[in-house]
Amino acid sequence: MSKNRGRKTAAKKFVSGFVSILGRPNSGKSTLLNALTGTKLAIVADKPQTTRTTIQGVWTAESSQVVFVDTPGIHAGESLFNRRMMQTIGEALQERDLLLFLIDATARPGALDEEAVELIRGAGAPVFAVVNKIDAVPKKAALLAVIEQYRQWHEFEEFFPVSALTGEGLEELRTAIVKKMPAGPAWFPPDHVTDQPERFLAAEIVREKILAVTRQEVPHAVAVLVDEWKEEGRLTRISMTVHVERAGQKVILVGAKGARLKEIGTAARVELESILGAKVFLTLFVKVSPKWRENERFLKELDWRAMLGAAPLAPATEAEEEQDGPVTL
Ligand SMILES: Nc1nc2c(ncn2[C@@H]2O[C@H](COP(=O)(O)OP(=O)(O)OP(=O)(O)O)[C@@H](O)[C@H]2O)c(=O)[nH]1
Ligand SMILES: [Mg+2]
Repeated sequence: MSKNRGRKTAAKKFVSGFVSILGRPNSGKSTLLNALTGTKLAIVADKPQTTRTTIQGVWTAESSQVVFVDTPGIHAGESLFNRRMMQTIGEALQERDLLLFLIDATARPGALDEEAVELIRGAGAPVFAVVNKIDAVPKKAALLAVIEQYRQWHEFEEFFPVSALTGEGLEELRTAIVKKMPAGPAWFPPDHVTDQPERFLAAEIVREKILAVTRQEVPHAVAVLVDEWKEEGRLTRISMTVHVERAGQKVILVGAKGARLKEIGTAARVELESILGAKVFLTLFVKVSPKWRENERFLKELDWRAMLGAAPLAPATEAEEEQDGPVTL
């Protein structure tokens, strides 16, 4: 009985909450999510609009649990797909205990940054300004100038200079985050890190490798869907289709004699083997799907949350593949 009472006291002290990570594209939100959770959950690239949906990362300690939510970068975009991304950001502003507004300390603050700040105004939750990439800003005066500009734009609760890349300042940030969390239960078991299905992360890893070797409009035109996922003992067979919007983009992705696609596939396979702890046999197809960013049905298929809510991951891509004569490795 005394044991139970002890537990009750411990439960009372427990704090938990939801924290959204927001900011302009490329400011380092996903790098921060990965650093704070100690797990690679979100892909990272030196290109804007890498993250396309919210990604949950749970961090659990002895007496606290924080559910971080990474979001797409705040940007204006015309396509249905871009508008959907902005919608998810809007949702990530609702009912949160704390917001982390990420600022790229290496970028001179401009009109688009001010607009991004506007978006978080009136969200109702306290906002920490996380000034990221300080490892790349050698001059303290430059850092202070950035902070001063944002201070003029908004009354942030506090400023935290950090480097999501090197880890500098992250423990101070984490301590302050935990202090802001209200009393509450652990919403998830301690070993739960994300709600993101493994196969979605796998498709994202392939997209990350594509982003690393392509430029200009190609990264934005790429979408990756898993067609097949078969676990055979220690071997996992995965087949995916990389969708692009135009034939020229397919040529770029495949490369001379398929060399670029092979490079992408190999890099992805190596990382997947380490994540899954299994040997991976990965097959990639490339398919031209014109205007997929405006295609409601396609966007639904990309959105695993909608897919899980509606129907099991659909085998629709298999049929589509046949129509188009896919290119294999
Ligand atoms: N030097 C430095 N680079 C960083 C740091 N954090 C992130 N980066 C780099 O900044 C780039 C963008 O990082 P991401 O984490 O993908 O940025 P994001 O805000 O999630 O971008 P979107 O998903 O496109 O909105 C990558 O090249 C990262 O390696 C940092 O602390 N220091
Ligand atoms: Mg991101």
